[in-house]
Amino acid sequence: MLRRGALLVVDVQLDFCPGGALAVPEGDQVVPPLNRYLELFKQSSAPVFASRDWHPAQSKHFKEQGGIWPPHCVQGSAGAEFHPGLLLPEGTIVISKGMSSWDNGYSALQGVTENGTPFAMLLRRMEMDRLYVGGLATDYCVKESVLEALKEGFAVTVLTDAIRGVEVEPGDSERALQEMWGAGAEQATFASVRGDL
Ligand code: VGL
Repeated sequence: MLRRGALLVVDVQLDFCPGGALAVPEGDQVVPPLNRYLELFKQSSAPVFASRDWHPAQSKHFKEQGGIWPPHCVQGSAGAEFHPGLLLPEGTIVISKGMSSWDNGYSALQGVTENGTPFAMLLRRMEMDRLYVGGLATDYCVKESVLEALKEGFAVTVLTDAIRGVEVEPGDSERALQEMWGAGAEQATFASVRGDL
């Protein structure tokens, strides 16, 4: 099952962790479970993708320009770095998103590699048919990435032990999960994904 499956780690960046500009409650707690998945995928030679919010300093995504968020994950800033505890294996493909001044950049499927290749195109070229998704935040970038991947025809497994939500409104994460299940996403935790090998 993992043969054509890839791991997508969404936005585990310092600004989304406690102390960051747009801290997700317990955001850093996705790091230990994600490291277990990263090791598993590395051992099975399955591709690993890590998306990052990579905004320009001026963005309509930010409050100052009409958006709803404090500035965060500005290109090249310390807060845009991946959490240093995240053990991304050699060969991890970084997907940047939200790079234009008008783009919220919630979905990793709208992102591009460092060579500018659209992520969805790359997944097709690599003949991937399933994405295993964990990271931040359940109710924004994880949700939008999952929904768009499903729309693009990929199967999606949400790693429920490796996600956390922003929860602008209490219950947002739960509602996001229901939306993902309704759209056809599956859920798994570490034991069952390991069993897929
Ligand atoms: C995100 C809120 C604003 C996320 C990004 O990564 O889920 N959330 N920008």
